[in-house]
Amino acid sequence: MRVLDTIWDFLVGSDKIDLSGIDANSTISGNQAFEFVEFTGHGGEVRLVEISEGPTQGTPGSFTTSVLADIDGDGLRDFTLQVLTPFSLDPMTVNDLIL
Ligand SMILES: [Ca+2]
Ligand SMILES: [Ca+2]
Repeated sequence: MRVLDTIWDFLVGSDKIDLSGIDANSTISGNQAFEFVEFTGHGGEVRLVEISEGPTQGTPGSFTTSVLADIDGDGLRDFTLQVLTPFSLDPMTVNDLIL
């Protein structure tokens, strides 16, 4: 069984996921930063996919978001981080990432 790396109690707008230490693009030497875009077949791309929404608007929900990154530019994810935000009113955005 495949088990995803999971953050269980991320607080949107307060916590940050720091990706800046990861070399985002394996096709270029040196350490590149991620770009927040849909996958276009270039390395160094990260995107968010919301898997489930909170139960009702205006109450803390149980958003589940996947952070997907393509490092080698084949258009397929090379790592996935699953993020649960049980105490947050809003889903994650790019502002919750340090690229
Ligand atoms: Ca690189
Ligand atoms: Ca890839």
